[in-house]
Amino acid sequence: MLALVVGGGVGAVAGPTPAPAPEAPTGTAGSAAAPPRPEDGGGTPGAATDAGGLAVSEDGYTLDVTDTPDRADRPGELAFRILGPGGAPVTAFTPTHDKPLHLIVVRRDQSGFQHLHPVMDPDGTWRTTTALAPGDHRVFADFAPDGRTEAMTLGRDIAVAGAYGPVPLPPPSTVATTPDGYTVTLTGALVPGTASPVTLSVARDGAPVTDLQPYLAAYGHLVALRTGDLAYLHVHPTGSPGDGRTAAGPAIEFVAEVPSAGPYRLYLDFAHRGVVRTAEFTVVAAADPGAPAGAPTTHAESGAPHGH
Ligand SMILES: [Cu+2]
Repeated sequence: MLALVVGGGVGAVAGPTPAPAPEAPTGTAGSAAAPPRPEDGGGTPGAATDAGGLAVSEDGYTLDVTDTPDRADRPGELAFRILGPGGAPVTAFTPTHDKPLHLIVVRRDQSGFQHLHPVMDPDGTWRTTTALAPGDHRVFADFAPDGRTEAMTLGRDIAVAGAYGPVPLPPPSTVATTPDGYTVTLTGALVPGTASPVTLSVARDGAPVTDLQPYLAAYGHLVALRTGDLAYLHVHPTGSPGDGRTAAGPAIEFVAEVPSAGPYRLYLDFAHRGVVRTAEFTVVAAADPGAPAGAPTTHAESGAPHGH
């Protein structure tokens, strides 16, 4: 009896046949291929390959923050370096999504998302100006050092002094609005370990937007951060501007692969009429999208203690 209970729980993970290699998204070099990585510990084929940003140092590369804004809510300099194997700053990068390096900053409560493109000094110091609310912020550097074909994401925390009132994670929603009249609707479900199509449709004042502007070699750029540890997921657009088959809206299509069930915060950057805007969603990934996402996992009711 007991074995059946345990087996039933595991079956959901062991069930899928090995996933075929995801089709390479068009238009961008680098981060798409997702070769096997030794740290993938999960048993789900294809899962977790894209979770990044959880370490300040990986594969010999280290994110070294050298300056942060010293007053909350005031523009200040954020400066950092990528130290390479051997400790010297990296100065050569292979562009991904049109930029040599992408910097994401978000407070640990997942509020205050910023997507920045710092400028590098010749010595390898990257600088940008930003204003940060009080609290602990996660800084993600998403880049491909020269010589590596695959992008990597390093992350670290920085602290900004001041009274910090954490913002609760907004409830799950399939509709997001921007302050200036855009509504973005999300369709699709995030299934852990599965390449999950996600479509985001943009409307302005109720009318579908069909003249989105290219931004970072796509019509939208989507970042997903796992609630709880801010694991950073690359999400790939399924088409690119000018490929002859990708429309400039209203729908922007992505394929997301999240490593585990539970809530994520999704941040869509899109450009229209010369301005980049961000629409945010809370999405709960579930193995069975029809099931209540918050259902607790059944623990085997064994009386056998595992610890002391
Ligand atoms: Cu970027």
